[in-house]
Amino acid sequence: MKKEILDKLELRQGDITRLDVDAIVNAANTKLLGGGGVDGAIHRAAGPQLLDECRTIGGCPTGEARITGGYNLLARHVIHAVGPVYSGKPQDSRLLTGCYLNSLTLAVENNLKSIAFPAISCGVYGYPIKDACKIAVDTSIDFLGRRPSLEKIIFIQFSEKDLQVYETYLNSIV
Ligand code: AR6
Repeated sequence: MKKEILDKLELRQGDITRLDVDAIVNAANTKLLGGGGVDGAIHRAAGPQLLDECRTIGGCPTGEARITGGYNLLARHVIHAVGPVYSGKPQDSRLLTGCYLNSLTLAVENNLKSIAFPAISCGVYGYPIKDACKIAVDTSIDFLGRRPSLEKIIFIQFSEKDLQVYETYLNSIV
């Protein structure tokens, strides 16, 4: 694995709403009108203007992403990605890959340099963290190989256990 690509990946534990990056990614639902989990935390921290902007978008299909401002967040933008509800079917991985790919594409199209992802679909949507981690990391590495303008991709986990899954996987591919 190329060192200049791996150097752009960073693992962290903590609250995504506190990050000073060009964009944080929200694990949203198709309505884009807020919810629980990381979605609720992002809307609380960003303030009501985020919901106002989301209302103008009119929703987002599963596997796709939409970009808004960051309002009261330190992050300049929020990229709202809609992950699949885990079903155990092959379409799950295709849709989750789409979340990462479409979020990263939006970041580059908007000239952003840094982006942070939570573990999309790994909360109430029930995606197994090990499978989701592999999709997140593999899709990001492949993307960075093709679009080198992006400088930093952070994967931030709430729990120590989920962080360890990412650490183990990254260590296995270096
Ligand atoms: N910072 C970082 N990670 C977080 C934070 C945070 N502040 N809060 C939660 N997580 P989930 P999903 C982690 O359930 O599975 C919402 O209602 C959490 O530990 O937020 O994609 C939406 O509106 C987990 O690892 O998202 C949708 O309806 C990960 O973020 C639905 O939930 C994702 O958990 C989306 O479900």
